[in-house]
Amino acid sequence: MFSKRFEKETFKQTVKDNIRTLYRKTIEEATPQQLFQAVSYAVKDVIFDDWFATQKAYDEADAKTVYYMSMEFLMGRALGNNLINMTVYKDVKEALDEMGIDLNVIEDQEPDAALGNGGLGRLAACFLDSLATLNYPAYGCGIRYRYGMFKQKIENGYQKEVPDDWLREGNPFELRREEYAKEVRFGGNIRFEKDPATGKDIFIQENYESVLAIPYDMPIVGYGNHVVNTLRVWDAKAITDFKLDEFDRGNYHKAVEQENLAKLIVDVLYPNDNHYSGKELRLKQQYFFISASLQALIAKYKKKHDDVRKLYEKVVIQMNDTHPTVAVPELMRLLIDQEGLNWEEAWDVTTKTCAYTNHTIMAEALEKWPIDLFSRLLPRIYQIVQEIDRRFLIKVREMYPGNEHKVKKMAILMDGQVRMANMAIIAGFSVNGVARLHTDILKTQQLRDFYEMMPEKFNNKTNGITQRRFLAHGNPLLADWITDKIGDGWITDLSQIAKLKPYVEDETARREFMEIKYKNKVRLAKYIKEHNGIDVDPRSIFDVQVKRLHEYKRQFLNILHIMYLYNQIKEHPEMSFYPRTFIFGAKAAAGYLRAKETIKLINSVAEVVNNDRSINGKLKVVFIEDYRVSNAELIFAAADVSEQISTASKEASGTGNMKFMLNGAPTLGTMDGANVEIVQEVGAENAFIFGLSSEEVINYENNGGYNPQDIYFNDWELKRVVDQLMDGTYSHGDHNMYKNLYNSLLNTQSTDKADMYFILKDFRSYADAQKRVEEAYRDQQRWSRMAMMQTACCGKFSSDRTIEEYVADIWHLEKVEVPSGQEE
Ligand code: CR6
Repeated sequence: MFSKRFEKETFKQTVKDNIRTLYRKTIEEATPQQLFQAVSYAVKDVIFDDWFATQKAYDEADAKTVYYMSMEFLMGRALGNNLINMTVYKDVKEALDEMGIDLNVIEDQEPDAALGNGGLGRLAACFLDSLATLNYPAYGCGIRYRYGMFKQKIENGYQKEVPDDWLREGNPFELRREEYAKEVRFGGNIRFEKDPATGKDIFIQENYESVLAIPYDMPIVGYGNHVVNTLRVWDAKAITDFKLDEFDRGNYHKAVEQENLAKLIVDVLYPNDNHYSGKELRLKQQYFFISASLQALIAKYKKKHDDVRKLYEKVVIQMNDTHPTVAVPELMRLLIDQEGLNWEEAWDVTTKTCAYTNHTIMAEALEKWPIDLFSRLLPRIYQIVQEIDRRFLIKVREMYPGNEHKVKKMAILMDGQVRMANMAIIAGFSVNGVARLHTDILKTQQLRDFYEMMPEKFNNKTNGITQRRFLAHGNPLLADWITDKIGDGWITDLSQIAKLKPYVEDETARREFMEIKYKNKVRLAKYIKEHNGIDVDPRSIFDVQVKRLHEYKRQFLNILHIMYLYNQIKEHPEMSFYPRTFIFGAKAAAGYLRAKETIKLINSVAEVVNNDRSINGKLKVVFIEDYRVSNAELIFAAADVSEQISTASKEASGTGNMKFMLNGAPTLGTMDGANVEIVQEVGAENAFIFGLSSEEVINYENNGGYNPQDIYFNDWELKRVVDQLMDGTYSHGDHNMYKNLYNSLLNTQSTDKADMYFILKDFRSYADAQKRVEEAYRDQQRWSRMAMMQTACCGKFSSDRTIEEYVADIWHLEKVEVPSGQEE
């Protein structure tokens, strides 16, 4: 037992007391939301004791700390995960059962903390879980968005975005820390003076606007080790509080205005995944949380240490993509302007403290701020960037005399833009990609010049996921079964899951494994019935593609193939066809037209196919509304097939692919991102691989693309499918509904290259792979072996492994043991 407070009777009493003090109600009278709050408060008390014990232990150990700087933390729900990590989930479930309360219902009351878009934000959340579980001192630093990722409603087949008011009922798992508030300044001008005493240059920012950053801390509970780390997210408020005298003097409006301006900064998460939109407010968000976080970490460091020249001995900053890279010049500014270091000293500290992770090769995701915007908003920061650039280019010219081409490619400031990735690479001591293939492409293509100049900085850290959330919590039946077979060591050491391999040859074990899969499919079918009103047969193949909607991820290829299957079934009703349920879940960025059109197409195909009685339910198509972390847990557990079909070279890693694997779903995919490593672990015979290789794709791209018309006019079945986009089959006769999608394939109208993502090119190869899936599934013995092999071989893909690699190669942290914060 973790703590006395979770002894059944004590816990039950605490929940009752909480309901009474919070709501003046009895258990019977309380709403599920109120029960959620009461249970969470009971849990929170214990967490908070361990939290303070952890901070004390870190303090005493004077341990080096990693600050994971990220615009996104896609945390999902906290209650269930905290109970799992405190190892009291079952005790609490039992206690609540006895009170007539269903823990699942209580958990469903909690809104997802959706402070992120997709993989990048969820990766940050998995990393925090692993850092705490592995006893490493760590802070996540981010923004407390008032509205997180929008809620998706599907109306008439179209996506509608609804604001995510996640804080409406209050967040029981956060702590406001007014005492650590920091001021952040924007705009104005810089006055330059000489300090008469020291002769040093002083830079004074004048006529600026400032806001107050207020931290909210959220506890990150490690698994079974009493460690509670911190996710610190910043809220903004105006510096001038409402004061009555101001009101009297007629400054009321000014005060309101300032408050609104401040609030605007943290108002909402930008809903773009893998796409940059050069909005001023976004740059404000970036500087806001970075400046506040850096000020706080320097202040914390100085409590124990007097020489900031050695900051890097106790602090390492990981920049999650380019979004936080304004940390480089901001750290320089704080060290020079506030701490009095000279340029060389400050540069030494900065370049030993900051490390950068690249998450994409997609050109449209690269952040390049217009210089006029950047310098107006951050005048002092801009001066520093100019100086970093100037000094760097001297080096480039020394190394490559006369090669102005290199200068053009590698400069930070070029063509009126500030290129954030270049700055991150120049200043960071480490540059990593997120899967082996991705890192190789960075070295040989995208970042080749930098790699040639500073190869020692480059390294790979293949992404991972936390098995605590995506197996222990999300798939309790499988989790218990695994523990039954091999013990519970896998929960904190996923490599142990390989001990399942011998069971792959055990027929009883395989049958049990498939029975669990079936139960999870029933659970998902129930969810789909409740949320979509669609009946799906849990005996059909659950073929799943859930991820953000993006052209390179090719949901379009998947749905075109479904249209093709439908034609086949209609034309050859006698053809043998194993029943399939195609499941989609995806949010599209609000301004991304083709993505939204794809959602409409999927829903229209679903409407036609699902209502066609003549096909005997052989095909079902389901679009799950509002795909997010909490329903993802149900979906992964129930999947038979994992669709990972991005255009090779485009998906840096993918992490959903790993969650499917963990839950026993074979990959149907291209040799892209981490799929390559998944296939290596599980064996090519246990995956369904198709399509162009990344070299082939890159080759085509470097030589002007390919001609999709050649395929279109030579494959009549495929042509028919493409033509059905325009002939009204899926649009009640409307010939325009899918014209953007149609044009994207054949380029009759579009400005882009035709079929940039090689959908027609890969179509036949994909259809073949789908055939192989069907054959394999028909042979239930073969399939159960294959499915079990996924789980047995996924040891590498724990974020615990990823974190240990970051620690060994980049962060160099020590583990700190933490005693229980509870009086036992
Ligand atoms: N969109 C990559 O596209 C990767 C995650 C996490 C992404 C995805 O392949 O798994 O990062 N990139 O590394 C960006 O967000 C820029 C993503 O989630």
